[in-house]
Amino acid sequence: MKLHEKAQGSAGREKGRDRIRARRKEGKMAIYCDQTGYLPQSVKKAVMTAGKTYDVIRVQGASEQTVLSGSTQDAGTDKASGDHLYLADFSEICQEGVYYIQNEEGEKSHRFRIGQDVYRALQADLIKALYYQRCGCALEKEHAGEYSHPCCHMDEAVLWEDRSVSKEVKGGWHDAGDFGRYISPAAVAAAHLLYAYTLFPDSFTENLNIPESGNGVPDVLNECRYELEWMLKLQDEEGGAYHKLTALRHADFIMPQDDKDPFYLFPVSSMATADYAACMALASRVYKAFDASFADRLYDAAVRAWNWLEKHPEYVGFRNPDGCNTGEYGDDCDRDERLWAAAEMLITTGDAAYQTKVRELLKEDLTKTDFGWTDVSGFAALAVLTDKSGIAPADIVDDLRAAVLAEADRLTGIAGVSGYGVAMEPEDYVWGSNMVVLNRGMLLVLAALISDDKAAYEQTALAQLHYLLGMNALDYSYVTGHGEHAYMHPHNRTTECDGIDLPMPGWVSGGPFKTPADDVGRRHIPAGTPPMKCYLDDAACYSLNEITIYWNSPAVFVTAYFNAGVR
Ligand code: 9MR
Ligand code: ZN
Repeated sequence: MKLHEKAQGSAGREKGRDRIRARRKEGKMAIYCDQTGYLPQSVKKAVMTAGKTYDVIRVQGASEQTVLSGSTQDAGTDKASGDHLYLADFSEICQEGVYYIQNEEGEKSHRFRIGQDVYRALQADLIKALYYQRCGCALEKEHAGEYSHPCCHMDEAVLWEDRSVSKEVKGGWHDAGDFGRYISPAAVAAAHLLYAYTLFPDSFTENLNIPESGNGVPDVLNECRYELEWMLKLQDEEGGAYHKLTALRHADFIMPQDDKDPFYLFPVSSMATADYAACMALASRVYKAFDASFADRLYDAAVRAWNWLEKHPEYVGFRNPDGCNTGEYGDDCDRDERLWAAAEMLITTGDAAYQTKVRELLKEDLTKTDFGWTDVSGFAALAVLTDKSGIAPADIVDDLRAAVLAEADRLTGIAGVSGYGVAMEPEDYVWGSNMVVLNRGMLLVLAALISDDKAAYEQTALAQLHYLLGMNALDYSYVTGHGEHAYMHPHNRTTECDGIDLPMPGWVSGGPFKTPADDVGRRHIPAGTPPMKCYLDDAACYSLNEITIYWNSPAVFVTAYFNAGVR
């Protein structure tokens, strides 16, 4: 099936565009809320573009009952959306149930639920989505249902630098809407999951119906192992990690099993190798309790990658060779990756030699608070500040702690003046802005974990999830299958070509991007559109509506925190 032929395709998409145009028109009234729901003990707000009073209505079968009537608070004009906003605070309602909000003009919000478990199914779907990205195996009906498909990408890959050499490198997750597999994104996504599990194990009890389910290992670790086993194959003899494994050009819109283009192992980079060392060291700690020999293999890979880094103290970058258009994941600085690697090696081994490395790198101009594929310095803070063994010396702990709390305070400040409660400035709406939102949610969770005064951080972290799930200027839940108005048309080859109306649930969209890079986005989003509204639910919009493994994984981290019963 071609890109624009999907059921509910062009017609549905046109409707979507009309709806957004209407919403963008000044004065259009709307009420936005978290379409998934609210935890009973949390702060609960909805946002209106007009309206002085509101009712909260509880729905029980056919009966509806107004349980709260209140006056809105004028929140002024929100910078990122250009909307003048009015807040409806219904925090006092704690009773589990289904609700909606209505203002005096009769405008209604979507329905949402209040309940302790409102994010449980969401978290399970966010992880299960990764299963659907598995490469090098068939997705069997038993686990994938209607989304099943035969094996893909089974052939050996050719070494880019020596075409006479091929290697067996099957496995791993397709990175995104394309079929490439890239080391830094893989390491980052796996790390989000591994930290989430380590910190909030009680949130990972669901059986995800994946092939390994029921083997006594939490399914999040089963799923993550599929990626790690593939990563173990991506190391060269010297210990370096190949930057990526992709074809020369992105495939057409076809199912993965129909993609027969040759795949190449592109050269080793210092960024990929450092991410690799860090992730492998972390993973070796996590899997020790479940499978000691797997943990040893991971540890050995970490040490070999670390040795490579020692041997190559200089920056070894990666740029796409001429004619290659698959993801580049280029980065002109590898210091944050080296910091992450040193921190994980320190925590894993306890060896004082790594303290010196961490100290040296902490002196450099690094953020220490980011969890994305370009800047991984926040993982060093996560490693050190959540370690229970007391291995890291006080000066390192203090340095990272101060950086995390300062950033959390900055983010709380930004969220405090955003009508939508989102910790994003207008310029932060970059390609994959939902990752920025979620990574900031992670940082705020980390701040809550290490601070004695956690309420404000926790509340701001939760607001980032609310933004993702519908508390935003376009009224979208940016997670497929979750919320009454969830986006429907991810830029994902499999979803577009499988002939199934609904996308698989649990995919986080890249989200608004203030300067769209794809043609459809550019054509349909007028110049001057406020950043939070630069989005289209259109499968052609690869810069606005793609999915990636590392946009789902931070959402797992944030939901896992709130599913652990903290609120
Ligand atoms: O997520 C990446 C984003 O931060 C970059 O701005 C963008 C352009 O370089 O690339 C994104 O990554 C894409 C990758 O290159 C290929 N797979 C799909 C990724 C998501 O769009
Ligand atoms: Zn594949």
